[in-house]
Amino acid sequence: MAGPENAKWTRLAALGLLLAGLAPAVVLVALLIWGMDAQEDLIFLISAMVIPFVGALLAWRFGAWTKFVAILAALLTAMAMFWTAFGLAQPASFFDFVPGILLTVGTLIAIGASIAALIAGNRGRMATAPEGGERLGIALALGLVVVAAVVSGALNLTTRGSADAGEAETTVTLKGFEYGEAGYVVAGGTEVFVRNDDPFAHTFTVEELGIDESLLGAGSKLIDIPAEPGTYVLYCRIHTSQPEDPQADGMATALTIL
Ligand SMILES: [Cu+2]
Repeated sequence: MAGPENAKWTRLAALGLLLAGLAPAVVLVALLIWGMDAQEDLIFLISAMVIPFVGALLAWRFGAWTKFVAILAALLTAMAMFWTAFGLAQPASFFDFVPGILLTVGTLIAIGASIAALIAGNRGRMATAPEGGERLGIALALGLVVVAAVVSGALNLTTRGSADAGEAETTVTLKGFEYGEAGYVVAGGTEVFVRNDDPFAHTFTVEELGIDESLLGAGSKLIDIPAEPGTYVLYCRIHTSQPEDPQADGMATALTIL
């Protein structure tokens, strides 16, 4: 990456911003590949991608003042995309975990390296290509992201589960961050076939019955329904912010057991 003479650590800062900008890019790609209704999110995600990319270009190409722009761009990206950091809790879900890694690693590097570049610039330590610690930092950052993506992708493929609907009379689909039906009626003591048609992880959770099954993107499972007649709240633990009242705001539906 030879280029204009710039303060040491500048290129690492630019790399951090590029990584952070890839977080919304990965989410966008997932939405588009899965044909999800992304219209509302499109401008938001593109902005969250363009801001760090422009910040990276400015920091790489121009002088000291652009390090402040880089820090600002990193903070803006972190604020806009902070929700992807929750994906770090789910290493086996590629499209949740990878954006989380890109955002956290990218913004931390961008901010840290921008500050280091400001200090280096003040001391007149310039470079036209990364060397020493900066070079190592670039290699470590890229290595970490690539390893995380490969491991997460492998875990996703091997653990997502693919059940056969078999005898199950009821199919529950999870798509577009919603349960397919406003309510399900199931005979107690049977199995339901649950399929996640999103690239993101969801859960099949019925708190009162102690059921809490995770479904990775594109995965499916057979889930036992106990013989405990009644009507229960069935919801996704990940996309419900008020677990005490899931139907108020969340990804929730009703499960009636006969
Ligand atoms: Cu969900």
